[in-house]
Amino acid sequence: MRSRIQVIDSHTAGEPTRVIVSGGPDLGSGDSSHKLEIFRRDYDRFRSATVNEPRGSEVLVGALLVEPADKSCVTGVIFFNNVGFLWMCGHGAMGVIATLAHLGRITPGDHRIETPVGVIGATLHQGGQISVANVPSYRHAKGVLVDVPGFGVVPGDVAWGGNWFFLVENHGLELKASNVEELTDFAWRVRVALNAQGIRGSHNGDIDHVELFGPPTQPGACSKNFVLCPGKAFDRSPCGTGTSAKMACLAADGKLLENEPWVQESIIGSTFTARYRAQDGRIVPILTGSAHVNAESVLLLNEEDPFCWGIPR
Ligand code: PYC
Repeated sequence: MRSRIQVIDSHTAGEPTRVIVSGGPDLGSGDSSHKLEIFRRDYDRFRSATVNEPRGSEVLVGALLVEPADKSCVTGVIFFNNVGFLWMCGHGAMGVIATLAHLGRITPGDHRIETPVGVIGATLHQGGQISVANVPSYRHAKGVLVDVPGFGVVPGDVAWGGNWFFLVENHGLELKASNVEELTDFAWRVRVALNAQGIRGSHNGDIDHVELFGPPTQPGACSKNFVLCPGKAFDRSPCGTGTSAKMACLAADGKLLENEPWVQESIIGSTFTARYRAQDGRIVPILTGSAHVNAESVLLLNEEDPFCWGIPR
């Protein structure tokens, strides 16, 4: 078998997104949530082939464009990474919008995108900036204690921002790019401990992202973060779903008001500016940033290549 997969790469605040424009599997009818189940069940090697080495790396987030069931949406999308699937992805949604604009499929204005966890809004501004109105976000639990071997008891909040996060303020580590190995080691131990101690989100949600906070270094930023993703790669961007989870905690504590700006800095110094609307006891985060298209390619899948389906981890 030989296949040709057309992809467009971009980065959002430093974090890459690879949009699968054509050549992806046929996932039948149904909404994006149903299509995700089919993709997960039947096409995992396609996921691995398109984002893992030797064609990609652990940092890449894939975005498979699918036909939306909700016809008010410009597209449906399934986000995935080096180890599996993401329910939502804020930086990836900005990458999708930049890619659709690059392809001439959308012009500046308001758009809707169907994700497996609901429809999100996206505005392409005249100057090229992109705002994403994320899925409703909320804090599930405050001050949860997790016993982390080698570190002791670490307190944190559990919040949903389109993915499940454990948010840690008091970790004693310095958030700087030269420290990512130590930060990764700590965050990974937290993730493993959460799992081992049965700490979950609501509806038994797997807490697969760990987010650490520290003082900002960029002018105008409110906070700096380090986000460890499920496949042990750290987010180069401030993480759209992670920023949403953070704002849900701030809102729950009365520390951030509706419409008040929150500038979240990433570990590499890039920023998203965010605000929220209150909705039925949750918040709707609106995240603004920029995405830049940086490659158009055709991936060749040749079954005679021993690493056609990616290098297994
Ligand atoms: O921006 O939501 C995000 C995200 C999740 C994982 C990587 N980026």
